[in-house]
Amino acid sequence: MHHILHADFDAFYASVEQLDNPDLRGKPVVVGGSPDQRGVVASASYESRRFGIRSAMPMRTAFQRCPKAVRLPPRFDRYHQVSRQVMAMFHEITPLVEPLSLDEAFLDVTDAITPEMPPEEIAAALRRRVKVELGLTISVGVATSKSVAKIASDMDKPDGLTVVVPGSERDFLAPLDAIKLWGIGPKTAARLAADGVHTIGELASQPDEWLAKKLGRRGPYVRRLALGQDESPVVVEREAKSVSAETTLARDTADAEVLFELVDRLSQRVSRRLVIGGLRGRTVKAKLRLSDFTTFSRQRTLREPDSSPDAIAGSARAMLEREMSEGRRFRLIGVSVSGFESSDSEPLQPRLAGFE
Ligand code: DCP
Ligand code: MG
Ligand code: MG
Repeated sequence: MHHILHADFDAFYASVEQLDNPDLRGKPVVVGGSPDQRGVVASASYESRRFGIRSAMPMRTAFQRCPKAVRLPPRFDRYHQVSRQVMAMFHEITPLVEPLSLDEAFLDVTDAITPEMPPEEIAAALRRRVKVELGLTISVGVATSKSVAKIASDMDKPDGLTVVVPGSERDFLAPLDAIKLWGIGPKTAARLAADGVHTIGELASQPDEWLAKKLGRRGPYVRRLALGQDESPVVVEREAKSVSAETTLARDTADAEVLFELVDRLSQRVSRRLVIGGLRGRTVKAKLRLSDFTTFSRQRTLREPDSSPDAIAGSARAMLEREMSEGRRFRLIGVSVSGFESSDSEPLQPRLAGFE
């Protein structure tokens, strides 16, 4: 049996802003883009959630719900810094840390357990340490699997600790809304609800044929999750498969000069991150969204793996140019590089001799 923690900062971006500026504490703070530029809410402090403000909501709507909300633009470098600090604390407990995003990770603490330090004590000590040393709160779920730990960490937010005792997984999950389960999104949940299936427990007790009809091939897997059976291991290093940067334009445009300049900026950003990661990639992809929201991508293979801004921009510009035509206005441009080999001469995947 494994013992897994899932730890997640409360209102991460917003809490970091409140930490750095005490005037903002206790106030409805939202971090995200400007309402004049179709910005959305990235993070909403718990004070602002009382007004119905949520992540991913248009900033305009957020201000309608709470006109006195304080909006701040994101400071990604600062959030990355805090993320590195908390991940370092996780690593002092166990090397088995799987980050899911900047603000959350799974920890497999099975081998860190001692008679004085059962999993729930490890979690409690971690929460105290984060509070004292970082001045921020995390919510933690403790369980015997990743999926249950993740659901548990969300149960008592903010500043919560939820322990699911081994053997009680099924009872813990049964009364919860089906949408809390991994892989059940709003659309699937609506289809289940149409048949009167609202909770994880109701889902778990449906016959095979019903599950197959509603969930297709995922049926058996979802049933196991609904019963609290999840053996998926904590995966330590998730190698980046691509490095990307994208921007939504403040105003849709067909202006080649503006678009090319944006491609250059994005390529430089991608290049910087490749160089920091010691990576070079062979495939350059351009993601394009038109004014009518049609989104598509084009990709090209470079002759040699590369990380230079010129190589990336040259390729991305060429792809964009082919898509430009009279009256076609662009709303979003993205550039990404994949197909990595590491630039310190060791290919990540051995190449077959004689195939160069
Ligand atoms: N984020 C984002 N856009 C989203 C969701 C999240 O930019 N649609 C960013 C901002 C969040 C951070 O990722 O602060 C972490 O995401 P969470 O889902 O963990 O949300 P919070 O930490 O903000 O709130 P919670 O207390 O619900 O975890
Ligand atoms: Mg969070
Ligand atoms: Mg999170």
